[in-house]
Amino acid sequence: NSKINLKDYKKPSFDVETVDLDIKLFAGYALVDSKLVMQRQAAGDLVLNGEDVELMAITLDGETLATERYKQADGKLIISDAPDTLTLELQVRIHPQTNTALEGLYMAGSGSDTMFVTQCEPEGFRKITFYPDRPDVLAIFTTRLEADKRYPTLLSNGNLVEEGDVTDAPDRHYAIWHDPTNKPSYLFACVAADLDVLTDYHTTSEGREVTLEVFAKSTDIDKCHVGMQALKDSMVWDEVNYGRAYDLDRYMIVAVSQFNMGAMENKGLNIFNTACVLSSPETTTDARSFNVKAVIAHEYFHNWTGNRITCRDWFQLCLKEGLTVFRDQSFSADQQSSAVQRIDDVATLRAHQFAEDAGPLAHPVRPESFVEINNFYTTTIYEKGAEIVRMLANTLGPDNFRRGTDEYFRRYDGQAVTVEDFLSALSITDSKIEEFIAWYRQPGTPILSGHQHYDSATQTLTITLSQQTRHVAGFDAPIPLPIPVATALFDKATGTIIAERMLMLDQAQQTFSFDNVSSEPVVSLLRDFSAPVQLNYDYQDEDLAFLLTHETNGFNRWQVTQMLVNRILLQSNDSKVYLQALAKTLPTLAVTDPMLAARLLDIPSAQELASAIHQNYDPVLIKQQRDRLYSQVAESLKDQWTILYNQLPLEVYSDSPEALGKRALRNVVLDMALTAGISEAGKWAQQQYDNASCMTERFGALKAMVNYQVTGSDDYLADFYQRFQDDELVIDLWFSVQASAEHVTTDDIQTLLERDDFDWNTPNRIRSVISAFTAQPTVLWTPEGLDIYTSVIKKMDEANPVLASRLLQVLARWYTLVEPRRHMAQDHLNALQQQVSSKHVLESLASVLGA
Ligand code: HT7
Ligand code: ZN
Repeated sequence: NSKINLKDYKKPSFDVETVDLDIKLFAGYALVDSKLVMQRQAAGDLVLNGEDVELMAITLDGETLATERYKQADGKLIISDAPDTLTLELQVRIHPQTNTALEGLYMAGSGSDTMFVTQCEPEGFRKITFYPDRPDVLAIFTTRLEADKRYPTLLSNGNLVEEGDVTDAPDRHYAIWHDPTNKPSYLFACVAADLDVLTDYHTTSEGREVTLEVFAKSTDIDKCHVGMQALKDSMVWDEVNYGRAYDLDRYMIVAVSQFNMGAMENKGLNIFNTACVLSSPETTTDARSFNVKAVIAHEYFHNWTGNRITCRDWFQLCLKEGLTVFRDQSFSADQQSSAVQRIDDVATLRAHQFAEDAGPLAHPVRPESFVEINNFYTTTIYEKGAEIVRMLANTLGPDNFRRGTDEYFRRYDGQAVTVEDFLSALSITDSKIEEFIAWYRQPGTPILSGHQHYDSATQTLTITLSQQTRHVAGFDAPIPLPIPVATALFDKATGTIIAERMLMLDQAQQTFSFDNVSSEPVVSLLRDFSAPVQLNYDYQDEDLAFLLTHETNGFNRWQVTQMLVNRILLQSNDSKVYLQALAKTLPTLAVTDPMLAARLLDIPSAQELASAIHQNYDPVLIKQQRDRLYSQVAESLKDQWTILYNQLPLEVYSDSPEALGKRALRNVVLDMALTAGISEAGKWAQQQYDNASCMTERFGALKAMVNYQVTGSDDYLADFYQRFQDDELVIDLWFSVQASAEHVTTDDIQTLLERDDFDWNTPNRIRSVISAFTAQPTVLWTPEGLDIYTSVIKKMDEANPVLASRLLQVLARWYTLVEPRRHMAQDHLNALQQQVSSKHVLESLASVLGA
């Protein structure tokens, strides 16, 4: 399990010009023939990667290669005396039917309902055949796929060249696909399945007619319209906002229910987890449907940021992921209220990325070493990576950012590049942009502290800001980063903005002055969350309450409510100011912007609160404090809930932003009403369930009934199961609502895991119980809770190590627990270390236990 280091990067010795693949799927195994035309570009051996592949034949320039001319060891096939240009032909045998890791070529489904599908990023192609499986080797692929006719759909990247029956095998057929774009092996894909297709078209800004196809099971095809529309919207959005048009004649999406992550951007042939592509009002909540659109956009945007311009090596993963997340967030902000989009993005960052950066798994956005790259598909690389791009975009301003991205596409199209290349293109209008490289290199969340001083004699306000980042073990001592701090001054008397400025803090401490300020203003800092930092400003609660009323942007209003809530929960501040401010704001906002009103009632989850506590974290105490504040809000606004619930009657389904907002607020109000003990609230929940026009209403009611153990909730759970028993994704919701319930016990979790319909081969189902269960830290961090959780990791360690390692990473902050829980958790992790063998889990465990 050796470490790979960024500093050891070497260009590959050989380029691959063309690859001809012939993949024949049989019952029990597959044969893969490949022909690689290669050219030397640097000194050194010819190195091919291969894992779980059995070499059947190998020829070099038409001659069988003698066994002494190559060696096979440690997942590599090495030919030492290769000529400068050569043609290598290989045949290997693989076993997709027993591939439970869901990497490479695997069979998904069971019984008569199976399909073959690939997942090659980051290093899955080497499980299909021997190949220089690294992102800086770009080649032109032609793929022939052959299978039994029970799999009528045969797909691969690019354009369909030919299809037909196999001579002398009446039950078999084939298709040949050619991809004209140079691509790395991680973007290869093929599918053999029995699927229906939804077809549509898009004419690009360059006049190309593109056929758009979404493939899904026949019973799911009516749930593909939302995704299709999102694809069309994304295509237009990228043309308008980045000048990027699609470059092939076909764009295909395939839905598969067994998938490790959300989706994969294979060139021209995206493969999607069903949870991230299927959507219908009856079966999909608004939040999930919104996620479907965002993931469709994300994968589409990769066509330029990732596929046309790819990463030189996996250390540069944030180059494609951070930039593409920023692009999908910007797209989503244009589809709904940009304030609510920013709230969602920042809430995710704070709950997950800040916790990662504060714990033993902290790493730079561009890491410098890894054992297993699969362990680095993290929220730091994705979400913090996106925040860095956002800072770059805001610092440059829209016009110069567009000039910079145009330059990036112009310079590097068709290449595999680095973060430095990206910054160099963006800096054509401002060389200081390159200083942001420090953000990519340095782990840890900076703490931004500050205070203000007002001098009435000179009418000057000075704001002193300072930054501090913890020194993460194993990395250089932190240096000051360029931190853009969006700032506005509010006049206390009128509540209006008197000055607005982006302060650029690029030293450890700096003072910024504002002249001609006639009275001491209220300062609003870090507006729109202009940098991924923890803000620690010398505010009075009254200042925050003032900003809650007067801030002009919805995100900033939410941000101040979160500061108030955190002060109450983590610093024991009085809740009075917060409750008064909510009472003042809510009634009007509920009418003018119900979605924002719903979000202003956010109280951080137990997990999010835990991430802000660095020692002696007591899950029971935190839960009590959170529940107490929740009850105080519910009680203090008790009169409001009945008024609001009646103001928000169930309506005919609509997907307008207004309807979405009302549904979100109605569910929050229902929850508050139940907490406040309003006697009719149980009835409201039952009626909402019975008369629901869509899943947001039905599931919101069910969740409330389950959490508050409303009379009859078991009957409603049974009804829900029965109504949706044929829909795996809805049944996932059914599992998760129980596994995350307020009163869940470890026995309940065990019962769910032992059900016949709990499928250990489907990551979505495992997550629907195991990940949902982490919502209840008081149960998770017990001996019985950890027995269950670590036993699932152990079980998955061999079958699906990518999933096992991701589940493990959730336990990373065990060391913050109060005793005796801390020791108990440590014992569980130590015991787990003796029972696992995948390098994925072992690398994560070593970091987690090193804390
Ligand atoms: N680029 C993809 C990352 C990925 C992945 C996707 C599905 C299954 C396994 C995977 N490993 C890595 C997804 C994305 O960011 O778009
Ligand atoms: Zn991505």
